[in-house]
Amino acid sequence: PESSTGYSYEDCQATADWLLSQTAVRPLVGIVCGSGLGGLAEALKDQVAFNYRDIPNFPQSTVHGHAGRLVFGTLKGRPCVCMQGRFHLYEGYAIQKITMPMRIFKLLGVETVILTNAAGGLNQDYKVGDIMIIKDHLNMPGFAGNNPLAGPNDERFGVRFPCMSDAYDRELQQMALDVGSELGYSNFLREGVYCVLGGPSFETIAECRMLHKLGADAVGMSTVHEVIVARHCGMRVFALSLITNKAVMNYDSEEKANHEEVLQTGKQRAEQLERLVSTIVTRLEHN
Ligand code: 6GU
Repeated sequence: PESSTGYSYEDCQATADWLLSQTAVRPLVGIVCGSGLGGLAEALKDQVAFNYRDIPNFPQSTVHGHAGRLVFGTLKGRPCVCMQGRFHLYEGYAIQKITMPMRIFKLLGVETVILTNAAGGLNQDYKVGDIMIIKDHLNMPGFAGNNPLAGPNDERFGVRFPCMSDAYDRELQQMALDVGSELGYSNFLREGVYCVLGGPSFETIAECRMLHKLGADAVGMSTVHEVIVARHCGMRVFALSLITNKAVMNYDSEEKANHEEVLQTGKQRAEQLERLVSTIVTRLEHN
């Protein structure tokens, strides 16, 4: 049957097999680096890296600040694969293209996916530079019918109607809190709800106020689609938002969201975010 990916299971298998033939690394952890957070990929040892354009069937990245490489390597001895640069709805991709790499992760043998993103803070207690452990999400494009699992379902990936109430692994959230505390990060580590929008325009003031009332702590343009597809095919998920700016909530505010601020904050907090993720990776247990 035609797969819901726009890529058939066989297409994904061919891509995964090609990658496995090019590297000896057998990753159990898959990492997705958000805007300005690609440094995590640089930290991998014994790297084997592929430009997206050189990988059969792989989508291409277009955004400034996203390198567009799939990097295999080890993080303190643990085999990992890392997406340096991801795909977004606002680039004009079909939603199935954005999430296709999650199925490649699965077919490579990945058991745990860790995703990072840059996000705007809606929660008034949040400060720029805070790191938010994502405990749940609001999938706004999904409300409008734009879900990466829409279309025919291939049971080899997962069930037709996957559960999402357990999308974000609770053990990993607790581990992140513990690791954060050990590293001395507790005063800027948060737990909250991430809301995804299509972008590329940032939110209006009225939209920010609405999202906050609906229970969102942070807003961004990524991650949720990948989480849905990763959970569909049975991988464990952990996700972090770096709060790069405060969403504008008041008409007397002079602030304006802009991409440069997002990248700048990413640079300042990137090292700590990378240390948090790499420490979590070394504590993961796999079958
Ligand atoms: Cl304020 N909004 C959205 N949608 N994405 C962001 C952001 C804001 N800040 C970083 N990414």
